[in-house]
Amino acid sequence: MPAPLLRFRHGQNVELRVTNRLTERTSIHWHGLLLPNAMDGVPGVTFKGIDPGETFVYKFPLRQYGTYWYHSHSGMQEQLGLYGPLIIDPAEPEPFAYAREHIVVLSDWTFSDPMRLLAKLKKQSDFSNLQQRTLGDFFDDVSAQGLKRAWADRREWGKMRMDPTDFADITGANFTYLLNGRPATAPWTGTFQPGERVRLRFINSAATTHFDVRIPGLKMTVVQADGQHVKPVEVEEFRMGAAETYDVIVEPTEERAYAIFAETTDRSGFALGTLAPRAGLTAQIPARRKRPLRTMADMGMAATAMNESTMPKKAPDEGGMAGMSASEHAAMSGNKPAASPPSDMAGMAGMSHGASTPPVSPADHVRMAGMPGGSMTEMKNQFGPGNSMMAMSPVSRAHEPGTGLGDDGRRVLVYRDLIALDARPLPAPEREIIMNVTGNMERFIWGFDGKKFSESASIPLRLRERARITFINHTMMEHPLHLHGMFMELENGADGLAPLKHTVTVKPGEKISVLVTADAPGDWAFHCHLAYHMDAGMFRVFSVA
Ligand SMILES: [Cu+2]
Repeated sequence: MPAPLLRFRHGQNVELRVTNRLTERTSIHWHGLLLPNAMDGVPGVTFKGIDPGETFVYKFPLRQYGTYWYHSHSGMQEQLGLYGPLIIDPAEPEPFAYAREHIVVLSDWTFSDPMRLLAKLKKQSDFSNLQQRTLGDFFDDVSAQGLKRAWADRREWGKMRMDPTDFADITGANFTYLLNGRPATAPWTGTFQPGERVRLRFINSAATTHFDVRIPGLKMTVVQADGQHVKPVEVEEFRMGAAETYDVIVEPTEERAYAIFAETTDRSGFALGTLAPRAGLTAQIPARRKRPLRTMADMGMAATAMNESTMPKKAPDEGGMAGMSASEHAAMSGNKPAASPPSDMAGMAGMSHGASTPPVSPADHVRMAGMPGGSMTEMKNQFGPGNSMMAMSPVSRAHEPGTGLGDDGRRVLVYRDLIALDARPLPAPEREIIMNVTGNMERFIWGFDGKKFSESASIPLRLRERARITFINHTMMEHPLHLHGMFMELENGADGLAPLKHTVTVKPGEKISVLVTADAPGDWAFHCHLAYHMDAGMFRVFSVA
């Protein structure tokens, strides 16, 4: 891993003969490529898959250039290592110069059977989260915020059956993070001559991990996103959703080793590489940052909804603590991570806290399906048991770097920074489609509009029609939504210079839209690129005819 580099030139016609030497059916999907539908490689959507011993011939013209990748679209084969980089060189020079380049493939590896991991997620969605807040954290919060606030906060999280440390379904407890197939204990090295401009083609081939990437000591100039030119933007760090690609240019001037540090968004681990004048040098590994916590904005709470003045002033009295039994006190002083779900906070929520009226806090604006109580602002869950939470006032978060990022003074890339280099006429959309990104975390059901793929029908688009697709993420996780066959123009405020993306990472509680020109006939897959979410149902088909 990764699989061999495939490298072509823009304008070529390629023929790829894929022979299946496995004992199970397989497929190869060319991620981000515009190609005839029958060549897209999605079993059950564009072809039946490739049987053991069979050779499937992919044939298509290369209508674009840039950094892409390819991977199996069958079962969990991608998680098992069936992915590789695919680079298409331009026929004409690009609008930036560099002396050398390196391809940097990030991924996550597990020594467990991924299907067993998925089964475990369905049984206990937080099994891999060993970072749950402990009762010791609670007492830290008490000293920082006072008892009332700390108590109310925990109570709200508990009611949601959510944990503010939920950033990844599977964490460093079960994963080894790889950079070009190598673990951090034996990192890959890319070389440079001091003073050279070096292009790094980052590909996030992880099955279910988002990375925060930086190279301490170097600024990175982002020149392409998802293989498409963007106005160069200088950053110190960027977040990569699963399946996204970013091309950056760096200019190391010192005769020393630099660390390519790709920290997972939950901070449970990292992938590591080295940039050095020669092989054998070791870079200093940066300290890992504090585990972040989910915020009110992640619940789809816009600033207005959080206005303190709209909230009753009443808070629970402190009898809650005083009223605890001796065994509860003993449990709290144990200061151990919760051993089983629901999290320690859910446990706290269940404790008696006297006869006071339940407090109304911002979290009450987010209605939990099947939970009693609520407030005047309560919203009904419109999506049934496949969804457990409603974002009440979702807004675009294109100007935000992402939860847990951007608060340490570093300049972090945000989606708003992505401005296409070439203006395109942008006819108004003829059709509006709303896709509610939904989930039931506890049952590990993921889908759109509360429905899994198996419960859904395909979404029709007329050939050449312009559609706006608005994503409303009611869940508290990032979902890298990937459309096959056509680029999405991300409506990030760049007007006629909307960047083209094959994968748009939608933040928790966010509402953001894309425009699509349905210029490719056929049935096209659209799904969350987190393999476990896709498998659990976050998948649809767009039928262009
Ligand atoms: Cu997802």
